[in-house]
Amino acid sequence: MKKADLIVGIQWGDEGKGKIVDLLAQKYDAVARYQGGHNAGHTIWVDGTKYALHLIPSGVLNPEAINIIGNGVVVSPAALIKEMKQFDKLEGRLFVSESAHMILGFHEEIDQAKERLRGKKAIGTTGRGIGPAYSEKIARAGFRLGELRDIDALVARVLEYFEQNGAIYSAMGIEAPDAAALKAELEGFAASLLPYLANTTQMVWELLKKDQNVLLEGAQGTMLDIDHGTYPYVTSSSTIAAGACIGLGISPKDIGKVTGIVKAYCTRVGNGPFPTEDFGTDGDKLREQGHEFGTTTGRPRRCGWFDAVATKFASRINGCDELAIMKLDVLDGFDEVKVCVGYEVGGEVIDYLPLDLEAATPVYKSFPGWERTEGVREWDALPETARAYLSEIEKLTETKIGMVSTSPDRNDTIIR
Ligand code: 2SA
Ligand code: MG
Repeated sequence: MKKADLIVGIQWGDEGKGKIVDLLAQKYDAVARYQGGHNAGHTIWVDGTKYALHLIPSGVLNPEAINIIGNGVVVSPAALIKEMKQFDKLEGRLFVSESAHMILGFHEEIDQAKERLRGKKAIGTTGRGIGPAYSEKIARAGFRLGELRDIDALVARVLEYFEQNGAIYSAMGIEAPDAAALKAELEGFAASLLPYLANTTQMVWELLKKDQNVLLEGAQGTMLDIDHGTYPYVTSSSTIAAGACIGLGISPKDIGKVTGIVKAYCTRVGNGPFPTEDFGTDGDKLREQGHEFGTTTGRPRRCGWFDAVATKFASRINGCDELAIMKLDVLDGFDEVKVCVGYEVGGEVIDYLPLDLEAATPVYKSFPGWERTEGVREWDALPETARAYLSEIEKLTETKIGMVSTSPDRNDTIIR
């Protein structure tokens, strides 16, 4: 029985998972998503054509690979259908779990209304309805894709849901959908998506049994995990490696190599603690050189230095066999680069995550910078100061660095 390899974000998302999954997808027979929804996003360039991916796994760009959206993903049928239009032929190459929960229009309205009501304490969500869809799943009041097979029953369930919850929602200015419009919309979803629905758990089991190579593609990052991230400033899914078991229906024993994707510095979008955030010119320079703007919402990302304490935690919780260090070239031209090696909390220096990360002040170690790593494809060709920086990261995080990316180009990747 084959084991499935896994790619997971180590920071707050946007680590560059897309580039690595795209690079690796060429070698895999199947790529599967297990959590999140169309809050995720990355852009992939192939032969001068730009593809924006939010829900569809990155294996879609390998014509030989099968792509699976697992039960743990929350699927906006409207967003999925729109994204599917970028590709000519998906039948037989894309499979969506019939038990995945749907994000419907009102989930999105609820997400945005709740954010408005939170005011200054807003989470800074993507406004895509992720939280409300997962909340209703856990509250046993969700709507699953398989229900598109019986539209009348589904319409009745949505209306019943609004009879039960309408009082809460009308206070937010959200009205029950019009029955006829809802029916027409759901019929459209069914027409487009029913051919793609499948029992994806059974499918992944079969693939592994047949010794096929399966890649599990995580979305967002470890620090946004609902249980282990910086709660409440997190997303509503299990973004860590363990989420793949739940979100696809595989066992922990089915997981093989785990690669943690981490930027050579650190970014975050949305609100919440970020100990190494730099509010000065270094932060601005990282944002500019790294083009740090959200691919889904275009929001500027908060930028700062590499956090070895958070990375060590993330590596352990995900069981990382190795790390892929992304965007090393963005640090090119800095006189000095810094790494957070501890947190000062209440006068004491600790090397683990405290409950309230907001109270942590980073303790830094400085390194001399370097001129240029952009486009370097061999470890030995890196400037000595860059190698020293990376070696120290390996020591501090207790994890081997297996890959280093030195530009967005697929080929500008050091594989050790
Ligand atoms: P949500 O919408 O409920 O998941 O938001 C909750 C928190 O999770 C963060 N989050 C993300 N952080 C980084 N990247 C994400 N995806 C997009 C991208 C973001 C974008 O790849 O660039 O385009 O803005 C992502 N998705 C969710 C979010 O910022 C909240 O902090
Ligand atoms: Mg992204």
